[in-house]
Order: sequence, then structure tokens, then C-alpha cells
Amino acid sequence: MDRILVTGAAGQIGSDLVPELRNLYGNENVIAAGHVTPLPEDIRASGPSITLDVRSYETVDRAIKEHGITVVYHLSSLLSALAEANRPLAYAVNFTGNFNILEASLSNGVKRVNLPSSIAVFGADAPSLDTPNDVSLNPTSLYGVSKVYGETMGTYYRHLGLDVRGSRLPGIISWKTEPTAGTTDYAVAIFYGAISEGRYTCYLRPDTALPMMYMPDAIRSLILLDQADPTRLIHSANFNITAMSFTPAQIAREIEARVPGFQIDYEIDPLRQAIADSWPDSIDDSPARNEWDWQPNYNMSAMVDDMLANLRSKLSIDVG
Ligand code: VAH
Repeated sequence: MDRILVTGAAGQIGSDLVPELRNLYGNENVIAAGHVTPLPEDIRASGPSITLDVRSYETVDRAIKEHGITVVYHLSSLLSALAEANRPLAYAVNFTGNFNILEASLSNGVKRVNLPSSIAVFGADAPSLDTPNDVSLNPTSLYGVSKVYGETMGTYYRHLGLDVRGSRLPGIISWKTEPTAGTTDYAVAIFYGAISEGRYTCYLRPDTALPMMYMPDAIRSLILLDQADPTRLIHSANFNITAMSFTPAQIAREIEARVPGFQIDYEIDPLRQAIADSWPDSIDDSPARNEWDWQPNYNMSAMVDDMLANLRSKLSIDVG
């Protein structure tokens, strides 16, 4: 049975990925690793959990050796807005951390490293609609540069014999753990605002379209790519994937149809607006669909229904 290390296990994706992997591989075979944010209680209670600072090669190497790791999901990362606010920390985590994971995985014979990338790799020079998988990557955020670095290093380590895979995740919407300082976070915060206050002030312009995905699809995509037949993969650490694209105005209308009286207003954050403007409105994910059968299950309407239902019980507030 594989022994799986998940870094960033306290984060928005990690906190949903660990329980799913433990269901599939057995609790004891999935080691949840966090660093600054404490790991959620359900994760600490259900299986092995460690503190891991990916900025230190020695601690990464020791964790892989001590736990007999065969597969890694490397999720530790500063997201786009936080990376702009703290470039030294973003470099140490997003660049040095990536290197440490790849080098320690190679030197310890790890079978596969899943290294999620992001739509943040694209710059304003890429086509904004149905952005193809294979275009020039000129990101204008440090986070985006770190994801291009991750893709390029992943491809290099594949040449050294390490099986590295990754998808360019869009904005991810979930109800379990709130994201930390990303540009697409509005698409989560708007639901908390709708349920708690019946209103939300958005930091992006109403017409800012971005690719998005509901968390259950994101988790399934990560596991599907890890388990994909390697002989079918033409791409490796750089698959476009998406499920939907929408603007703040569009998601607000969907919510208002279910939460009568919900109101949105706008106070633009220039930093996150500039980042969002450099990203695609929508992307073409046909390589992922052709090479490993990617197919989303949730569209915007289904996601809104599920988000409101789960947040209502999480916040124990009944609305609508
Ligand atoms: C962010 N949620 O906003 C992340 C992600 C594509 C968006 O990279 O920074």
C-alpha cells in the first residue's frame, strides 16, 4: 500500500484532500504535514500528523525517510496576494520548498510527486478566452512565477526519473477551510457574507471573469491524475483543468436567487484586481480530458446549491 505525504494539509485544499486519501488508502498510510496553521482536529484525530517546514531540506528528507513515503502531494504554498505582500517568505516556501520536495523525493526513491500548478502561470499576453494548454507563460505575480518554476522543475525531475504530475488549478471554492490571501477568495467569502449578513463587499470588479472549480471536483482531479496511466500522459506537471468560469456579478445573481435580498457592492483592491486581470477568463482543458479522462461534476448552479447547504449547517444559520 502506498504511503502518502500531504504537505500544506491545514490549507484550503489539504484539509479536504487528507480525509479523502485516508478513505482510499487507510488512515495510517496518509501522513498530514502542516507548518504554521495548526492541522484541523479531524485530521489530527484520524491519522498520523506531523509538523514540517518545507523550507528545510533536512526536515523534508527526514520526513520522507522516517515515514517510508512513496507518494507526495505537495500543497504548501503562499497564495497570490500573500506572496506579493511577503516576497522573501514566498520565495522560501514556494521556490526552495518545491526544490526540497523534488530533490528529497528523487533521492529517496519516491514513486510519484503531485505538484499542483495554477492558472496563475498565465500572463496578460496569453489568450484570455479558452487559454490553450501550451502557450508562453509570462506571469506578473510572484505566485505565478513560482508555479512556472514548479512546472519547469517538475519537468526537469521527470528527466531525472521522478514521476512528477500537476494540474493548473483554477480558483477553488469550498466550505470546510477558508483560503488564505488568494485572489479568487471572494468566490468563497461571498457565501459566508450571504449566509451571515445577507450582503458582501467584493474586492474585484463585477465583470472580472475567472476559471473556477468546486472542491469535490478539485480533490477528485488530484487523485485521478495521480492514478493516471503514465503511458497516456503527454503533458506532465502542467495540465490545464477547469470546471466553470464566472464573474462576481454572475455568482451574486445565482446566490440572490437562493438568498432573497442578498446584496453585493464593490470596493476594488487594486493589487488583486491587477492579478485577476492578468489571468485568463476561461481555459481549454482538452489535454487533461484526453490524457487522463478529466471531467468536472459541478457547474455553477450545482456548486451554489451545495455550498449554501453545507455552509448553512457549518455556520448553523438557516437562510432562504
Ligand atoms: C489564488 N486561489 O487566488 C489561488 C489560486 C488561481 C487562484 O492560485 O491565489
